[in-house]
Amino acid sequence: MTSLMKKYYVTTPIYYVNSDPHIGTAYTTILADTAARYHKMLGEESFFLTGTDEHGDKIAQSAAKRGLAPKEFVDQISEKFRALWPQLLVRPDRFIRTTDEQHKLVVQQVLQRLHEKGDTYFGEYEGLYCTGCERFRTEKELVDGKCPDHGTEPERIKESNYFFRMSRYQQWWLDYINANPEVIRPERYRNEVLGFLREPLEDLCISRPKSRLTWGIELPFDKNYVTYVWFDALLNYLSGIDYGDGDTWGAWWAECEHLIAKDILKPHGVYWPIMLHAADFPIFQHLTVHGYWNFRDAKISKSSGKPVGTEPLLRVFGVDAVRYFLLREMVFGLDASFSVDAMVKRINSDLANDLGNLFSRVAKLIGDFFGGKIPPSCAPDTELLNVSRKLMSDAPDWVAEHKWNVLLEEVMQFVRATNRYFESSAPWSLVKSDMVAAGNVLYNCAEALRIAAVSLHPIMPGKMTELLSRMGEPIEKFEWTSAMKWGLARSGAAMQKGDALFPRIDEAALPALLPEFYTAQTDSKSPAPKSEVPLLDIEDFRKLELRSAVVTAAEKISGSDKLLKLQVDIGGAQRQIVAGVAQYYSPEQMIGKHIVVVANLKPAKLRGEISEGMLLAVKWDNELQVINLGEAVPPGSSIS
Ligand code: ME8
Repeated sequence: MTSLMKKYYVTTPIYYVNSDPHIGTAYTTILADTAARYHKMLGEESFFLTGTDEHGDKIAQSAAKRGLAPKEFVDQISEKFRALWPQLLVRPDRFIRTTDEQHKLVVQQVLQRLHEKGDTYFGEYEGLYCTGCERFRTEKELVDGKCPDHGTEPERIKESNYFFRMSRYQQWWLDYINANPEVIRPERYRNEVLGFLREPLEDLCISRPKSRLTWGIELPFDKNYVTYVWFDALLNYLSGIDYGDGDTWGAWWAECEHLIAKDILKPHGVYWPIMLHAADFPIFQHLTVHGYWNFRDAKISKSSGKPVGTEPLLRVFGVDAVRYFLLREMVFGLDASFSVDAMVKRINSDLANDLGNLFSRVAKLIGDFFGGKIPPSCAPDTELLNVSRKLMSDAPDWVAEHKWNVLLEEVMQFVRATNRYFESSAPWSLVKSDMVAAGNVLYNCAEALRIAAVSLHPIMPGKMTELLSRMGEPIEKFEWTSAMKWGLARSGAAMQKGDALFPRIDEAALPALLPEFYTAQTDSKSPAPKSEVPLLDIEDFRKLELRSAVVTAAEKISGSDKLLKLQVDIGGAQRQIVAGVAQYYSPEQMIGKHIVVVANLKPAKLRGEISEGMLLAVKWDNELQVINLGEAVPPGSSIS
């Protein structure tokens, strides 16, 4: 039976399995997951497809490098992608692999149809092939003879192949975009596609001779050839909803939105719609394109050698905070810069301070003065009520347009307005004179927290489920307009403060926890910076005695704005260290830090104070961070 609910079908690119997942691939997938969750909450039925792209030269070469048969290799890497998604709270409805038998049948069926329609021909071709892109690049697209995306020289290939008559449909597609501009968005990418279409389109080479590549889907009309990897890959969007098996696929297809980054705009913005049209399929609703995540000004990618894995970030920040940061920080359509510093600032200010603290403070007062039960409400606060109503009516548009940074900023404005209301109403002192009024303030704050949690749930499903369950809210399923109505928090329900929802992150501890994000330069493409420091013999290095220590007291040294005098405990023994950290840390901030000290330095006098060692810190640009080992390491431990 077909459901009458409005449908939403969202896809991510299917990722190449030539190496592991990273922040960039995680981003698009979290985005699709979030969009699917919001659409469900908005009363639609959603289907979210992701998967892996497993054929082609690039994969065959990666498998060969590791001495594995292609299938063995793709099974291993595809599994890594599949296993990562639950860790990122990503729940696809289907994980498609281009090596799935059902997908292969769809590809062959569509190829056969185009062949019968006369949209393919056999001919000779000579061109410049970039294996990184898995496509021929035109001379014009190259920069200094190299692929602009991969920095490699494409290979000149001359061979007989099958071609798809793309040029036949160039004018049709141009007219379609002009009549339906929202089909490619944001506008800058639509303009880019229109730019491609202003030049004459070359026909697309859609085969590879088996004499050169066997790792692909065989052409149904010539067994000496396999199909070109993009032709195979793009069709996943149809096989993923079971095209060819019954008729449920059509209703999903009519509501399809593809999410991609700008690197694969041409195959999605030119080849794909023309393939669809030639094979008599309707066109997707939207091709929605985002920018790149960069790290130190270069695109994060599998081949860049940059720190790119999500695992260390999940370990240190937790999955909900990672999802929040990625969606909050990128302005959709533009590039964004990834840095641990930006992440900490965002988490500490928005999540730990604004949201987490509000929850703790409200729950604590309800615990102290109302027996841990949400008090009765008398009247909503007008400002909070209005802001929540505006959020309820505006958010669906921001979701539809992928304005995630705007949506999150508005939710945080609402949280900050609630903090101001809490501060100015001072319920901790109001309880002394008017319990009913104090109870009403706390009810309003609890209700605002509930509404914020509902609106943040698709982005931080783990922590928002926890927040809501700590206030006795059933969380199986929300429906936006009813769940966002003011006044649903239940008076009398238990409110449990519990541990901090988002513990504050100690910035100073991060260089030790995430060293890969702090090392000076890990770009494998650029030569290692020349060291000015003479090379050390290992024996010289062994002479250093590095020990963990805890700072027990700290004070400024008069007359110096750079130095602090520290008393440290190195496992029972006390030492005094004079350290040049005063411009970065106050004495209070240093106390309690578990630091690394060079313990066998000859004592020296600095500004009249004896210094019996040195502490280790990381310095870059205008920043300095003392290496903080964390409380688990006992003072006096030797560091090797
Ligand atoms: O292109 N910033 O696969 P792929 C943002 N198999 N997003 C990024 C990113 C970054 N630094 N790096 C990667 C392919 N992505 C083909 C697709 S689809 C029919 C076939 C994300 O593994 C982004 O979504 O190279 C980008 O479009 C995609 O990964 C490319 O993944």
